[in-house]
Amino acid sequence: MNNQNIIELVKNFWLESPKNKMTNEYGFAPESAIGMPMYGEPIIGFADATDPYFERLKKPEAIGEHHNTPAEWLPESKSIVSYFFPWSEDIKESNRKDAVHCSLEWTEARIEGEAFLVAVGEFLKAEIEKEGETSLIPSIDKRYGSGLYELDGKEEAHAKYRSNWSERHAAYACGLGTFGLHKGLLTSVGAAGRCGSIITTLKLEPTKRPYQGLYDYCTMCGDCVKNCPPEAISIKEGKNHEPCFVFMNGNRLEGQNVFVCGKCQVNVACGYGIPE
Ligand code: B12
Repeated sequence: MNNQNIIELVKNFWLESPKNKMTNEYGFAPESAIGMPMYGEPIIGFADATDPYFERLKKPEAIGEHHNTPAEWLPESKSIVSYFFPWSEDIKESNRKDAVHCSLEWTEARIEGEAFLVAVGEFLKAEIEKEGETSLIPSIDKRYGSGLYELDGKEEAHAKYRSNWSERHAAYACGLGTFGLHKGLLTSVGAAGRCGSIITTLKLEPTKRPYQGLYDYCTMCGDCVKNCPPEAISIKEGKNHEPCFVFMNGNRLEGQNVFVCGKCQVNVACGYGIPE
């Protein structure tokens, strides 16, 4: 199994899986959103598990010591597969209409869309197993910490807003894109979307990263600065996670742990691709 096979598997899954259609299982979206495709065509990239980039993420200025290397997740690992799924036009459009409140379609897609990413990982894992190789999906591993909740009560296992497996940093390593001023991953299909990854013992060819700097794809145009309801982003200071989180927390619907906003990903120059 090679890179091209993996790319085709992921794209076919995206095309054929009913899981990419909103069911409104969590009841956030209007009835009219049932059946709405959540994601557009994905991009997929690969990295070598021994890429020194992962070791560098342990530096406090990058993420921190608690960020696990691929080998710490899966000792015999050889490669990382990262996938970025841009939101469908319907989902993006829904969140463009109101400058402050997050759309209900975006809210529902935050949950169902994450379940879809897990399904992609599980599907790939099963396909790779047919080749006699193993894989691990960090985001559903019992050791995973998002940086938003306590992990088994062990503080050292994670740090505030810093996961022990950062999907954007994995995507950066896999050549999928750079960071933007808004700190989202900025890709050839834009910044509005979500990403996931698996770590595998299968040997795959690493994607050559077409950039060198952390923010190479960002023009610092300031669209996200203007859009951010809690004013968490500035050209001079970059993005501050605390007001972003506090605002998203306030957006939560009663009794639900769904943190949403996404205004830095719509009505921006990087909404569809790398800005000129
Ligand atoms: C914690 C978290 C948050 C926090 C913090 C956000 C953040 N940027 O880290 C809060 C609650 C605020 C948040 C908000 C949102 N989130 Co969030 N979040 C996460 C989570 C669980 C972990 C993120 C993490 O670990 N960050 C680590 C820190 C270190 O990242 P950072 O500060 O941005 O990174 C900087 C440093 O590392 C530095 N750096 C890197 N290398 C080096 C080296 C040197 C030498 C130096 C000096 C610096 C340096 O540069 C980076 C960029 O500035 C991830 C899922 C995952 N496991 O990855 C989703 C994730 C980042 N979130 C996501 C989304 C979509 C959102 C929201 C849009 C909410 C929504 N669903 O509507 C908002 C806004 C995002 C934004 N603009 O930042 C997506 C992002 C998709 C994308 N296009 O990039 C992710 C990847 C989830 C997913 N599976 O797709 N989120």
